[in-house]
Amino acid sequence: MGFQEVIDADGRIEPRDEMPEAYRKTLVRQIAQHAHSEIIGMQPEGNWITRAPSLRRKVILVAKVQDEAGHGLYLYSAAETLGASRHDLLDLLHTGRQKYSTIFNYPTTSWADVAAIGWLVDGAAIVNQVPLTRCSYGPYARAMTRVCKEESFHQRQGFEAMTVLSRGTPAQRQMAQDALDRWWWPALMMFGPSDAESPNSAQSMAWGIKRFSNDELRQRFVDATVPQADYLGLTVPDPTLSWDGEHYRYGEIDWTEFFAVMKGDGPCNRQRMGFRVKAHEDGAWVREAAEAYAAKQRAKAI
Ligand code: FAQ
Repeated sequence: MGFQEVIDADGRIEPRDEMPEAYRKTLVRQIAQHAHSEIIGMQPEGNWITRAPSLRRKVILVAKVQDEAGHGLYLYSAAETLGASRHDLLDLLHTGRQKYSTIFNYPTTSWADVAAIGWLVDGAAIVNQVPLTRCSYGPYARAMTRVCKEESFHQRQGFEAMTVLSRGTPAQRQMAQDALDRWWWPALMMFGPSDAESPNSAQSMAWGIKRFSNDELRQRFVDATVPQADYLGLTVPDPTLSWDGEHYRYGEIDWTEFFAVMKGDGPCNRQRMGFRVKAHEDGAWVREAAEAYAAKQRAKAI
């Protein structure tokens, strides 16, 4: 079967199958930016590993942050099956020529932010990524199956931590509300620009890469999350929020803020990139040692 027949039959494209160059490029762009988001996304929560309020919370947080590193690795591997090199992709990230999710450019100023990230950011990631398990490109779809299982656990631990805070002392409850106030709108922005402003969506949906539009997924997230905020006894920071009998109608997203953060002007963009580039440079000796070891093994095998 040719490429279009496979797509029309809702089948899977595998690495050695023929594919249009534009399909390959779109996948490399999306998968690489997804991978970058996972590894940059380790930083906001990673900031709290040394300050977690108990040993139990610290162990959970270390495991979660490691999971995000693992997601980055599956995703870079998926991009490599399309002929991209990991070295080049990291170079595109480090030189600002590829993006990562805007959400990771916001600061984590209290412990409640770690809980809010698990609840809202991992929650939004799941809504966005479950449909990607049906993506037309096999390696990306399969990577998403495992990633989504782990993100589900992350979301539950975040919601559990939010539950503890929101049922705690008045100060803890206030911390939980403050975190929801600061993370709600950036979480809605994770889904990308509105459908009318999304240049890639139509083609990506025609190719079966994206299964739903940005606005459809955003609405799904709002509908799932507002009742959870109610359960926690917290207030979603949107005075216009209303139930229309089918969906929660939400207010206008600040797109000026979204595009500014996307272009590098968010509260933590420079800090995140500076930290990332330094970590990469500091790790050069590990990559060199691994390459030297691999070369030695190859020489032995000849
Ligand atoms: N931030 O035409 P569209 C996570 C860009 S992982 C920055 O709609 P598309 C796990 C977009 O790239 C979170 N840039 O684009 C975790 C495009 O620019 P380009 C990441 C954004 O690709 C949890 C331009 O705007 N998830 O959270 C954003 O069809 C906790 C026009 O937009 C994924 O990457 C944004 N928010 O749809 C980790 C999921 N939105 O590339 C640690 C996979 C849009 O042409 C801790 N990706 N842009 O230069 C996707 O589903 C899609 O790529 C979208 C964007 C929906 C993100």
